[in-house]
Amino acid sequence: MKIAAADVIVTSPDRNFVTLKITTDDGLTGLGDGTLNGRELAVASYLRDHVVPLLIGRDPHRIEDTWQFLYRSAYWRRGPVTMAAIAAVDVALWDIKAKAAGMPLYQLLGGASRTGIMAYGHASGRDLPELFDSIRRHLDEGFRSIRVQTSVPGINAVYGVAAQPSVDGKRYDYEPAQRTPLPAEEDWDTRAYLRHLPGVFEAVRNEFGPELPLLHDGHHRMTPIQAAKLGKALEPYDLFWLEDCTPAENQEALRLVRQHTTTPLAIGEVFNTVWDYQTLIREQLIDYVRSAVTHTGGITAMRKLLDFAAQYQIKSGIHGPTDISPVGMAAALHLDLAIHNFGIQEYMKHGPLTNEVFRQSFTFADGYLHPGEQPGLGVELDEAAAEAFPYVPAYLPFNRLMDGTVHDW
Ligand code: EZ4
Ligand code: CO
Repeated sequence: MKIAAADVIVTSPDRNFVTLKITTDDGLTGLGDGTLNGRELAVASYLRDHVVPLLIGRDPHRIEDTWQFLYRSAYWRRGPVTMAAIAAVDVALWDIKAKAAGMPLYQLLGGASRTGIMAYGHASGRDLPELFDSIRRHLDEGFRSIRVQTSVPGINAVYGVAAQPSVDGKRYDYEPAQRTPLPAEEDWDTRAYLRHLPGVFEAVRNEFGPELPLLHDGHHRMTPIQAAKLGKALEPYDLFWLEDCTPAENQEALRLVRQHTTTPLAIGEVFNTVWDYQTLIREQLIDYVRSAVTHTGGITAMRKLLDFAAQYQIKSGIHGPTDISPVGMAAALHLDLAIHNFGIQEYMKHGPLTNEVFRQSFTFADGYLHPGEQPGLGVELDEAAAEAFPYVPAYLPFNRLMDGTVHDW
């Protein structure tokens, strides 16, 4: 079998997505997700201009060889654009291999290690009544684990709060990239946040009881000592995890956080290789690996990363926001089902237009996702529908401290 064609499809139903479709001379097709929120066209160009010409004529079954070839022959290693492009190729080849085998992808990864994939949803509110309503709505929709994000008095716009006003007046729900010509500017005050958050979790525990798994995302905004303080303050509320408490590229920072708190720590949605985790995993400084299959070189690289983490009792918490396409979500679900050290899967539902463009076969019921039994990934791209939604520029916001200093968003 040979690769006969590889097409890069950029479409923007509810938001922008970059999809690679590989076609073999046998007529099999495979899909891979290369969506990088706010920088989509860089990956599309990397694929179209530099990778697609290298794929034509290759044996699609040689996935490991193709991965190593793309990683090493580029000379310039790592980085989100490169690793998203490699991920798109890798996942498309796994889709083809599984279709050729007539099996759902998880079977080729060793078969199911569990019956379902526990997913968490994103609840948020500007105040406690709105937050409680949002949690109740998520419970009604079937979620059994809930991420809690809330506004902070004195701050106008905080990451992860669906109902807060956007620059263009539209409600973006949990989708932070806004279709504006410039990135939206938000404000931030870490001390105000640290004062406010423990009371919110106390109120949520009082309302919903001790059993419900609760998560929170700090979105890279704290220093190590601030993160340590927050982790300690949240201990009475028994979080499932505290995510991205510091800008995690400084792995050593987590030593300090870890010394001070038993709140479980999750990190890595902006990471793109195993090297970003080397110290974190070897020194057991985290509890969950947050990488996306789409941003970390695909199934091939994520499997190795999660196997490395498993030796240290560190579990998966694969990134699954709406900026991961249904193709990237499906890849995550097959891996989640197969690995032993599964922890939890993030699940933000895509919009209705996205679901028209990407036909999916995964299911969600009573807290659990399942990738389904279709051969391959189980996702089909309706190219005519995709064409109706051309690329729309969109940017993630950024933020400034009260004195105007640019801060981590
Ligand atoms: O802000 O994917 O845990 N989830 C997150 C996401 C990220 C977006 C950025 O593109 O932090 O909502
Ligand atoms: Co996050």
